Amino acid sequence: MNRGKFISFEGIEGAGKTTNLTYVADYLANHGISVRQTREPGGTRLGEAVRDILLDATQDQMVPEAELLLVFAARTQHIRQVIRPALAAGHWVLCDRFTDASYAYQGAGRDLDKTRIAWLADWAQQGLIPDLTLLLDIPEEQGLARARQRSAPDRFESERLDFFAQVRAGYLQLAKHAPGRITCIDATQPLSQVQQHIQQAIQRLLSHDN
Ligand code: T5A
Repeated sequence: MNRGKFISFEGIEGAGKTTNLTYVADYLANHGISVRQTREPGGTRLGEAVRDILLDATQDQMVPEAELLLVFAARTQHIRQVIRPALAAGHWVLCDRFTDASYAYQGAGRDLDKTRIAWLADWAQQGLIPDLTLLLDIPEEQGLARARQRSAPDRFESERLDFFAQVRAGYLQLAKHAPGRITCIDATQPLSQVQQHIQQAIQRLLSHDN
């Protein structure tokens, strides 16, 4: 059986990750591909419990190092329990955020040492990297305005605007260094145009698979 493909969705708050993950899931299902949708932090019982802590706006004393380690604790469980078994069984895994988020939020946003993040990533991932990452890029004011329309701000959404400017810059830097894996899409465009670009990236991946 062929290993499935691993696709991650990245971007700041409100960029459209969840909306477009659902779009890709439907698109692939229409092509007869079995899909597993998941998210980080989360995706397992342990990961969802860690997510609750990470997003809890009352956890206002959390230090950046604790934040990073919690994210990787959830990720390690997620990889072993969900992602690797699903890929091995031939499913395509669509993941709402993965390790690029740690470089962007904890590295660029919280200013943690990137070599430490890389060390944790090597240990947790053991060579697992997404086949494709769709980076939805949007200015922070616009992204947050979209995100804040829906619910009360969580611990991250309560951050100042310049934090998200750093996170966004961190993502764009990652895209510059991994142009083969990361497809950067202007998420300020109407959804139909965003999804046209996404469809092209998915078609390229499908054609490599044949
Ligand atoms: N985190 C996570 C870390 O710090 N480190 C890590 O390593 C990891 C994995 C998780 C938090 O954890 C942090 C980062 C995050 O702060 P989350 O829930 O995964 O949080 O992420 P959010 O960004 O908060 O999720 P959102 O739901 O806010 O954003 P999405 O998923 O990007 O946006 P979506 O699809 O829900 O869309 C938002 C709204 O915009 C509309 C949608 O309809 C929706 O109403 N929309 C558009 N409107 C117009 N035009 C378009 N092109 C549109 N696209 C979407």
